[in-house]
Amino acid sequence: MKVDILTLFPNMFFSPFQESILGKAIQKGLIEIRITNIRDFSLDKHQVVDDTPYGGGQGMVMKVEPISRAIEWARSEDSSAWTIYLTPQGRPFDQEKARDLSSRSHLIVLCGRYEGVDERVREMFIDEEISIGDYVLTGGELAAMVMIDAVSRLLPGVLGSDQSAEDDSFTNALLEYPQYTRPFDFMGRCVPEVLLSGNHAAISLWRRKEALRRTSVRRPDLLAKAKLTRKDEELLEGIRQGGDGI
Ligand code: 4GX
Repeated sequence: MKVDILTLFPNMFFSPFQESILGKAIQKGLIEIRITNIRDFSLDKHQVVDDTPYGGGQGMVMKVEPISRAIEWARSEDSSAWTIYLTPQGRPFDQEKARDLSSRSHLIVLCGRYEGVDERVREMFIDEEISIGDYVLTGGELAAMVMIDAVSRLLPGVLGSDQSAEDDSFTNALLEYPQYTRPFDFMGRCVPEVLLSGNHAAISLWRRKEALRRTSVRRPDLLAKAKLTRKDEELLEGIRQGGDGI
């Protein structure tokens, strides 16, 4: 997958994309990320990229011309490119959207600053507006990193064979069960005995029950959407009856 990032702050991206899993995926050529400074596309002698809003009001608006040139350049000779603008006004990003985007061969991601971009950028050059959540960031850069990280790990070969992209929360609609590693006893708090039993059926059942318990307590909205088996319903009934506490 090719990813073009258009930003006024290119340096923000360097370390996050060089580390760990994403860094290796880039080295292996599974993802090709190109970071471009929108300022390079200003023809103005002072390389101006923003201006005051028509109608007045506080702050600055990103000008249409440099952005349009940057997008046209990134898109050149690739009609399949999909152009995204990150904004709190976009459609909420989720795992399904990550999966959908992971099937595209070329993403162009526009990061806005200040009071956002001139409306004509959105109308003329943007295919999709996405929000990573209902809060306000200082710019679209961190949102772009979040989105690209979630999309990248779904690409074939990016995760190691011992890590599965599909085996996680949201893919199966439940939160994950608790994990433990050594030591067995930490300040008197011990690992649940079943995990040491070697009884794989019992372990699977315990994990499913804990996933259901967590989801019902923390995210009842997810539980309502989940496809539950009759056994799941039984486990939930057991959880509601208590005895082993919530
Ligand atoms: N999920 N931001 C965009 C500039 C801006 C301001 C006003 C449009 C209107 C965000 C988010 C986010 C901060 C990116 C403001 N654009 N992006 N930026 N939440 O908060 O994606």
